[in-house]
Amino acid sequence: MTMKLSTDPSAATLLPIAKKEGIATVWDRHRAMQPQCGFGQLGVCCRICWKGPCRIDPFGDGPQRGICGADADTIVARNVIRMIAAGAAGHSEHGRHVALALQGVAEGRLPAYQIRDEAKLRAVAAKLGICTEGQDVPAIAAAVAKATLEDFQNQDHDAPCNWIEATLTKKRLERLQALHVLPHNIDAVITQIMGRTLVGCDADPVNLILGGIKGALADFDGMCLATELSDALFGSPTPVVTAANLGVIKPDAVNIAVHGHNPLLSEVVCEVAGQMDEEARKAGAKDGINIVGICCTGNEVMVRHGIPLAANYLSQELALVTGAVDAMVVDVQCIMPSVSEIGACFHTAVITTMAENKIPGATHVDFKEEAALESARRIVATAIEAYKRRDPRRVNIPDVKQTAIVGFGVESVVGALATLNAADPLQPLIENIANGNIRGIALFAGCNSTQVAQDSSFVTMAKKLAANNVLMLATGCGAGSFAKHGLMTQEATLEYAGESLKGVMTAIGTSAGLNGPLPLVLHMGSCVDNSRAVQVAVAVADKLGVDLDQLPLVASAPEAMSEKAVAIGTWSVALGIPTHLGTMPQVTGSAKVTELLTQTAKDLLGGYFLVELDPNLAADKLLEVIEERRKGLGI
Ligand code: NFS
Ligand code: SF4
Repeated sequence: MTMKLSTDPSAATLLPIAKKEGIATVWDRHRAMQPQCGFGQLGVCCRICWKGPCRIDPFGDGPQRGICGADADTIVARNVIRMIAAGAAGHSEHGRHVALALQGVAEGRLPAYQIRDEAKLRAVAAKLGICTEGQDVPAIAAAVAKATLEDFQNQDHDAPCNWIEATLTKKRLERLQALHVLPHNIDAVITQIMGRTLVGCDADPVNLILGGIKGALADFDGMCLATELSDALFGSPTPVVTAANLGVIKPDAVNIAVHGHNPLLSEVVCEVAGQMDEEARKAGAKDGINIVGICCTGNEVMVRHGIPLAANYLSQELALVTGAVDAMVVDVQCIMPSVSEIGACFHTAVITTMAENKIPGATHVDFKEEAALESARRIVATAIEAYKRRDPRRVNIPDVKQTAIVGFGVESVVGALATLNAADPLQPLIENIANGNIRGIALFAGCNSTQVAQDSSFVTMAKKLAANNVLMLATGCGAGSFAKHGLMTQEATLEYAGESLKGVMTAIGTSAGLNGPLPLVLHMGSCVDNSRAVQVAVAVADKLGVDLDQLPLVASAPEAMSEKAVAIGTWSVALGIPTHLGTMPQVTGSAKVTELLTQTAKDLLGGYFLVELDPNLAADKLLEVIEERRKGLGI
């Protein structure tokens, strides 16, 4: 039996073309990798020192300890918290980059950037307790950057990071403080995880997992600051109508795909592309320059500027197989190393831009914020040159795209609600949750994985939750799935939402001037923008005088794969949110660690992991959790 690889209709068109051209994709490599190592799947393989590799026999017949004496519990716990550290490093490095850019803008060193959202900057300053009275914008930006960079520098273990302290409910902070898991310094916490997991260090699975939770909360801190400072620099998202899937690539344009995560580069590429449009037309592209997004860089420019999204994680290679992408510009994270080889099968220039993220076979254009405009011009010029080499006979753009209404940041959600109740914008939301018109809220996040037919679990779960009147938010490649499958439209709300949810979405959408309901799933942005959903939840919890673990709020990463998803899922649990995983986490070789994450966490934190690979059953289980939470609140 062959498993369906993807439910994305553009894959059905392009996979046969890839095959005919002899191009291997992620799905071919997945097949070649079968059967995958059972020890690795269980998390019981250790390669932390060169006496190893060691692996624990899950059936109890062979070795139960590694050569140093570490058992399955220790090995599994060490492995999973190293994943959390890596995820936190990725997000917080992204955040540091943005914070340093804000500092550069404040000091007038970065001519390519400015504060586009002054109101957001002021709001952030107020949140961090920075006095802005009588201060000009550069002074406020400098103070915000300084307070942010303290989260990477503070050496006082008892003083939690500024951002996390400014973001969570008081009760949650107290609970996390009591467990000693509030991070004081993002870098230090990541370093401590690496240090404590060296051969011959921390062997206590409970202690290790608590260290991992602290690392995950450092990840959360990094995400909050990355999101909020990006909004100050580039503008907060507002609802915008755009499109998603590979049909957004245009046959008569110079197509530039921006791929990766960090908006610092893609923002400038978008701007410069506008200035160089005429050059593209002169080169014969009668539609000028067309920027399309992939993965979270795609989500960033999509929610801020309505740039169409071409692909989420698993279809990044297929974007190249269209033969019509002239340049794929990548920054950091989730970029398959295969893209340079596939680009070389066509005329496509694959351009890496970050000194610490290069790919053999790709062209490297070093990107520095100080010279951002020059780098962006070089990149766009390279794309125009490549366009001249494009072979029109090899162009196959699937005629597949869906409308997507995106751009629901906290401000725009509150803004839409304010059209119903200007004095108290959250009131209509709370009222509708209390009266049951909205049963609960689900945040969909995370990746695609070859372990699941692409996008299928997202779509199946969303349809079921919608029918049961659950309000849905999405970020990252989950948001990409929904956009590509037409679930970010008003039509989807009319078709799939239960009656009472439909009523609420229509009331809010109509009063907010959308001429109809809100889209079925609200696109909040990239993966770092999961912090936006937390902000909404905290505002609701504060208003009700409860903590996050009492709200009818659940999270789901039905197709998770990245270490970043491990970090996000873990902080979601630490914040008190029941968190579904639809792919098997590599921890089940330790009964102890499994129990910690799925049971003990519930008592300690209120949140816990819920693993269910069947998307239908997963939706049922989340609905049960929501009802349980409602009962707890007496609604
Ligand atoms: Ni999140 Fe975004 Fe996508 Fe997964 Fe990768 S792009 S940061 S890690 S695969 S959702
Ligand atoms: Fe084996 Fe221990 Fe070395 Fe891991 S740390 S590889 S279990 S000897």
